[in-house]
Amino acid sequence: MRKSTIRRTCAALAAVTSLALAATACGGTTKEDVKNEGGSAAAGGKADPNAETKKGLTVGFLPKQVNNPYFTVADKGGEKALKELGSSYKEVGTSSGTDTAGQVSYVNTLTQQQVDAIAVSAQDPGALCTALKQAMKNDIKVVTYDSDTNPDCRNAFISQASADDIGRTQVQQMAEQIGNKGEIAILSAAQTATNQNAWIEIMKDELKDPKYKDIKLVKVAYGDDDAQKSFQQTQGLLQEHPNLKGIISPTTVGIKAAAQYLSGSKYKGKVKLNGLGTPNDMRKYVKNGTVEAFELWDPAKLGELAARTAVALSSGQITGKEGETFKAGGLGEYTIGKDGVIDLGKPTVFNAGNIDEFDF
Ligand code: RAM
Repeated sequence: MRKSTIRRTCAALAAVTSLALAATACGGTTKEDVKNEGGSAAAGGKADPNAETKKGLTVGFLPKQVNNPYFTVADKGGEKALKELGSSYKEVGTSSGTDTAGQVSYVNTLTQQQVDAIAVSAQDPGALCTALKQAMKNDIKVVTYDSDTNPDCRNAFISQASADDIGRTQVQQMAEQIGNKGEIAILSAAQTATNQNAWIEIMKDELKDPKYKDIKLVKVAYGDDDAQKSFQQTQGLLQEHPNLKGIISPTTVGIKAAAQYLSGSKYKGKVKLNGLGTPNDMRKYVKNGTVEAFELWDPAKLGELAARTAVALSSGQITGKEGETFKAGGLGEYTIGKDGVIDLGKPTVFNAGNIDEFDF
């Protein structure tokens, strides 16, 4: 059933007026989202796994950064899935990976436009919360993908792979490449990015293992998912730490910029670089000996799963509670985990042996 006009009016009112005023004016017509034991803002009511998949829905994608090739691929995956499901796709977003205020205003715009669901990759865990909660109060389902908010600010989070898998494998690969010894640094995205920060915490934890006692993490630098800044930060790391043996860059923009810098410098092949990149960005650096191995998941599948989850939520097949299951088309069946997290799968490691099999 479509949302009532009055609820739609309230959504628009909430988006353009102070929240307090909107809450008073719309108090009787909005539905409070219920916080489940798992921690996510699971939508009220009971899931009906056999409910019909609704058509004609609109899902608004709000990536961390538009014109970042990673999100172009991810969102295209979402668009394709929505088309297959008979629903519509739209994309809004900022071109800077650190424009949190811009993301907030896009959430408000999508609420005003009365979309059925929002799929958002958050630049910051808390900054979008007020706006997203307002959207949920107006029956808009909220799915985060790639980079999460606090769990109570969305119905479900589509995680590219478990943070544990992503963080630990990057340290393990780097340790192997530098012979388990020497100084390393991390080149991250924005300082507030939920996903990179979660992975970095796990990397630090992995490094506590005594087998890495000769490896020292000397710095975490931030390139803000800006190519130029990431390039300069790489240069700065090597100037400040002349004994640096390796850089882990868990961002597609960062690893590409670092590879570009290293491949044109005397450090090529000597200072190791791994992290998360797209095969198309990294192919030439693997072939020219700058990079041995890096990893990623298929961003198109991440976008597809975000879209399919949004539609399953809007159709009432799931509410975001731990243990609920749903069918995600060709991707198979997924079960919602703790805190409303849905893991896409395991990351893939790319190297000279397999990189030509991938095109994204
Ligand atoms: C960048 C973004 C994104 C991250 C990938 C690996 O494109 O920071 O959030 O998941 O890298």
